[in-house]
Amino acid sequence: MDQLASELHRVEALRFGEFVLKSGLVSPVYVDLRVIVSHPALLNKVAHLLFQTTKDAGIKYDSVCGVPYTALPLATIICSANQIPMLIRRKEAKEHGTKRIVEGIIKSGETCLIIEDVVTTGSSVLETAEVLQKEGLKVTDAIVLLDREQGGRAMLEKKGIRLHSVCTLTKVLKILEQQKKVASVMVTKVEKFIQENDSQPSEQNGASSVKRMCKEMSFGARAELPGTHSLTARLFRLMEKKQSNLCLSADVTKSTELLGLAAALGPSICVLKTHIDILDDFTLEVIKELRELADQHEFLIFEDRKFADIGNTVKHQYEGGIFKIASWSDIVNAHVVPGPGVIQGLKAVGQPLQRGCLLVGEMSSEGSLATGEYTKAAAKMAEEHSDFVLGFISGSRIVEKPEFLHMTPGVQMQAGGDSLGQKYLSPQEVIGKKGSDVIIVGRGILSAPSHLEEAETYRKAAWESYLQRIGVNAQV
Ligand code: S5P
Repeated sequence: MDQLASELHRVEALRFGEFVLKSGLVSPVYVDLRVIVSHPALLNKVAHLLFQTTKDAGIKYDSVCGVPYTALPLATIICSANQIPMLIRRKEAKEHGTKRIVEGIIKSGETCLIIEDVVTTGSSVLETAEVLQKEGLKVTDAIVLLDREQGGRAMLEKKGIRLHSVCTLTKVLKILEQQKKVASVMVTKVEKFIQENDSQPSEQNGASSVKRMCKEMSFGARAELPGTHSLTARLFRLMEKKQSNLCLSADVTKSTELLGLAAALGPSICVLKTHIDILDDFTLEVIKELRELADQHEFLIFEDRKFADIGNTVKHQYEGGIFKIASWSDIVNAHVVPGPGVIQGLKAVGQPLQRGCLLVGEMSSEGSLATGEYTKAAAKMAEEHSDFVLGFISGSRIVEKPEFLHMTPGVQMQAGGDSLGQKYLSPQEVIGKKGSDVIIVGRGILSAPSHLEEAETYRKAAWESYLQRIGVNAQV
């Protein structure tokens, strides 16, 4: 073990200093085991240790699958050296041909052992396990080289998967400290970091840790959580890529204006929100062009239809009529006043099309009735239908679950309102203080002389507030 720790340190698979992680957290340690593929002797040694750990633990299994990509060569070596059948999990299903997601011979009911290089929260192991389970395989155990001890073991245990590790980060640290390769102050720093960033917190500090997690987790990390809806994950990823948590509320009445805005502001926004029934000259041709612009500039379309009827009626309103909303809008929203039937009706149409819905949990208008118990009921409904409900339209974060998306309207640079009851908060207030994720801006941008310049001002303000919230000091 001593030799392994010093080898990992030598090849810089473990580095100490200050690193901004994918989650946005600043970590004193950086683990990158991908580098071991360039060191064949070490690669073999790691594979041997992983296999030895399975033997010591007495695990029974029929095949081995490595979590892509670093664990793939490790699984290959183990299987080849020990004559064990291997399975390969694809990251994406093949576009053509067999459309397989798992390669190799799958015998339903057999047990597959998962191999991984490093486990933090356990979400990568779980993702692979779920793919294998869908194919009819049993997954009871996973072997990992390095356990970062940040909740992965407990999370996998809850899902019925035992995690066995060759070594833990604490153990490696101690060895490197003894070998005088890492200073004691750094060891203490890393230990503190591990303790403070356990994603499976103990009961007593559970609520506050979860709250902190929602506040401090990056969109990129939230996209990877097993419970995040695939459409929300897509949105979180494109937000990271475009550095934008700005939704344009394109409240215009001419289709040329709508398409002009989508073309010019497309690169600055993550979502374009429509009120399609205010267009004077709506045609499905306009929508076709809007969809093309959405794909070109990578933003989602959100028809702000606020469905509010019984399930059977909203089903027709969503699918049919002249607007055929479900055929082009990635996201829609609904009031919860009818009860869960409204979600069920929308889901029947939208789910097969990989669409999602936001629930109106709060409203930005003066005297809104969506407060208190009503908001709580909306939150409960969302949790019960998280396979279709992506999150909320609300003034603040109303559910402490990083899987949920919160989008907030009523945003302008200056606080205030309009003459018809709209109330405005600033991007900093909404993202930083209220903990929402996306600002929705209409007239704040549309009434400015340069739409693009103003959109960029809002994008930067909201994105900087987000970076500050997750603890990253960066200029956009
Ligand atoms: O509570 C709400 C919910 C929504 S979706 N308050 C809102 O203002 N909205 C919508 O956000 C509203 O329908 C409009 O399209 C947009 C706000 O526009 P603005 O011009 O006031 O920024």
